[in-house]
Amino acid sequence: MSSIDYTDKIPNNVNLSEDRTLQRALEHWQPSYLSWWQDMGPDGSHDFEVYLRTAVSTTPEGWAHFGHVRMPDYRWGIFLAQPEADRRVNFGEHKGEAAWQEVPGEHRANLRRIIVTQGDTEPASVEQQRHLGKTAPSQYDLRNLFQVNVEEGRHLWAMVYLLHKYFGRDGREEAEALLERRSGDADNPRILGAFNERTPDWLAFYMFTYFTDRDGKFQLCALAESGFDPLSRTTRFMLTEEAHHMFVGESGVSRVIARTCEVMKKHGIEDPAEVRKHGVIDLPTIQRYLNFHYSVTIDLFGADQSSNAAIFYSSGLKGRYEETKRDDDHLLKGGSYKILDVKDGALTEREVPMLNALNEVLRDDYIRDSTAGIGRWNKVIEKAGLAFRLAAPHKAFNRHIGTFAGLRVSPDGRVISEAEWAGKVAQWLPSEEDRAFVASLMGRVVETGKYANWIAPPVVGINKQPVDFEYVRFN
Ligand code: BYC
Ligand code: FE
Ligand code: FE
Repeated sequence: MSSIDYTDKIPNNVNLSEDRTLQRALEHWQPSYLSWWQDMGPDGSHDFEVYLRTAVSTTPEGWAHFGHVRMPDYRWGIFLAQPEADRRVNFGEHKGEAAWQEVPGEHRANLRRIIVTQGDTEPASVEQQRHLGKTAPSQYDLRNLFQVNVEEGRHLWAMVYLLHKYFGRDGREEAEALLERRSGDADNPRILGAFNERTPDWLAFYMFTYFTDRDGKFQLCALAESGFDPLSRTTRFMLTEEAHHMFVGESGVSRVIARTCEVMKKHGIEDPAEVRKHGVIDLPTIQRYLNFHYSVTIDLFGADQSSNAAIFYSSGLKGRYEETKRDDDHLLKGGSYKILDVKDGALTEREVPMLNALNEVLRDDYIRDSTAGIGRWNKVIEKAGLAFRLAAPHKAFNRHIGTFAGLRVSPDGRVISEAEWAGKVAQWLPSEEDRAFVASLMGRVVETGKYANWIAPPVVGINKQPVDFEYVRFN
């Protein structure tokens, strides 16, 4: 069961051939998916052979195979992590019951909503990134972009499998709709805010994969705790792939910083305008990109007080990050949690019932994890002997979901007037001018082993290959 057969029309480790109805339904969806990929997947990639990893097994040892693949021939499959013997529902009102192998009737609508929301983000990110191949700073980076894109496509398959197998006709309709919504489309947008934003350039791409794919990590970890075992197994395997996406982001931003610092040191300059003249991205612009991606991503955790979150938890559908490692009753009925609030125009703290604060709990776990990487980026600047430091903006900065929606808050956490905001927003979020400058640096580098001027080469290659390996063959 652990090795996957790539001669199947839909590679899988779920015994698809034993369920003909399901197999037919998925084979019916497959051409729609491929046509979506053709239209909305990576632009102009059709003749490229790319050094990609493909999942060949779901056991931890050697799950992936690397090799050059013609992009349109990539094979998307359905892979669930190995079942855990005697798995239980580990939290909420059903705690202690055997984990569900079928959807419990009373939780069907909520579960479908969670799966659809998760599924919607995957194709959305591919749409957001579809034009980036045209300005890749190297073959190595182009390969990483495409790796992320094909795996987000596979994550869509993962959710569509659940919809088709467990949700009958509604599930099939939702699977169709996942291919119909479009990132940024005014009439039929993707479900969550961040997935309708643009990813206009490679700095935005690295920030997205660092911050927004990390929302993926935390949401998937919460779903991996689910009492609905097929969701748990699917998301556990998705998490194996997710680590690389966040690596692309962290190392990408780090390489941009390293190159900027190198130029600043070499020429003894700190003024952003001077730095820009050398064709690298100044550190304040990097900070503004960080502010943007951080704030739109923490919105993805939902409202700070949410009855949905309480219901998802109590009914055993969605747990906390590392639920089973936590030392409490896993029911959380009497507990409380401190959230930020606004009172008389100032930020204060307030205790609210824990169950209603679970979106905030997950957001806080996310914030701890994502700020750690900012510290690692600062090490690069520090090592170069420069005084500049990057920082996460205040949690209430630039929020559009929850208590702070509609409130103006500075990156250092002061509630401010509309006038102050308007006067300073260009220092805090990427301006049109910043974006135009970054765009002006984006040119395509296709020669093997060459890297664009604004980014340092990576420290190591992919799968122990050298950094000047032929990661992409352009035909
Ligand atoms: N934008 O009660 P609340 C990934 C809506 S990323 C727009 O707080 P809830 C990936 C909300 O729907 C991981 N709307 O909601 C990364 C609700 O609407 P209704 C994605 C938003 O349900 C990179 C209303 O506001 N996975 O995998 O507790 C590349 C009230 O809010 C937003 C998941 O998200 C927003 N940001 O929480 C590729 C996991 N936030 O009902 C992939 C599944 C909230 O009033 N989703 N709303 O119309 C969930 O668990 C929950 O749906 C959420 C929202 C945590 C997202
Ligand atoms: Fe994903
Ligand atoms: Fe991802």
